[in-house]
Amino acid sequence: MTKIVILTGAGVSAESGLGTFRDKDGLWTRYDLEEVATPEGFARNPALVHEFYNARRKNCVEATPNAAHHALARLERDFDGPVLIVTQNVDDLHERAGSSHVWHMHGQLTRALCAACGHRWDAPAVMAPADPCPACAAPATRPDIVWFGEYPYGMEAIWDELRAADLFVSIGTSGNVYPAAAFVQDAARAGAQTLELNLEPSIGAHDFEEVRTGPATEIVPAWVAQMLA
Ligand code: BJW
Repeated sequence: MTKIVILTGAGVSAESGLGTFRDKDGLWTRYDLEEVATPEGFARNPALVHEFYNARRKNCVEATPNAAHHALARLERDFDGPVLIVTQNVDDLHERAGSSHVWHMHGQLTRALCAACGHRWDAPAVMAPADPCPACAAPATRPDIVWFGEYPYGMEAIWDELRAADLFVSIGTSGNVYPAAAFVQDAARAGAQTLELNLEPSIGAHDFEEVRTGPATEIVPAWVAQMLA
């Protein structure tokens, strides 16, 4: 039975209207990542960081899953073997399309985290620095997002899945951010076939056995149709 592990990045949600990070009009061209996506930036200016994530949470609520998200949900439902999505995305579009095996290695916009006690809960639409933690009451509420310099979620389990995979597919990610950028090497070393689906070849494209380029809403449904044929 073929076991598929899929890594997704911002490109899979781009056609749902959610911005990518490093494309020419990406989020990192408009925001300083040191200020909004590091623990040090949050310590310096928590109001700015909350403003950034409040706006992205609103965009996410207004967005809808696209044909790529729906195709991946269909693959999980109809493929004769396990399909796991490990996503770097903090949106919930895979789940809203119907995928149920989704691991958010960089956290989720819909969750809040107490920087004082580690308690997690469902995030309200708008968060502010003085919001008290429901468990310990400390005014240390932050988005449950993995920032630069922090350890991504579920790494040991992800590496186990990569080692057990027969096919590793990377969709809509530029390959700039580690440890996700090394998953193709981790999976290939353990014997998996590797495929990249991206608008253009990523910086790590040479590590994949096969690269298909184009918009996710076209190339992902086409690949899923091939897998289910
Ligand atoms: C389309 C499309 C369409 C567009 N169809 N495709 C030096 C060397 C190596 C590593 C490091 C280093 N210095 C520091 C590090 C570590 C650091 C890192 O990688 N830094 C690099 C920048 C160098 N990593 C970390 O700090 C991570 N933690 C860590 O390493 O812990 C220690 C550890 C060590 C070893 C093992 C395990 C742990 C944490 C990283 C946290 C990343 N956080 C962010 C922001 C928070 C989430 C959020 O706010 O949303 O996560 S950064 C940002 O980048 C976000 C994304 O998840 C992540 C990846 O971006 P992604 O998804 O690839 O987006 P883009 O924009 O880069 O690319 C989009 C792609 O889509 C492009 O290719 C387009 O062509 C394509 N596309 N439209 C198909 N329609």
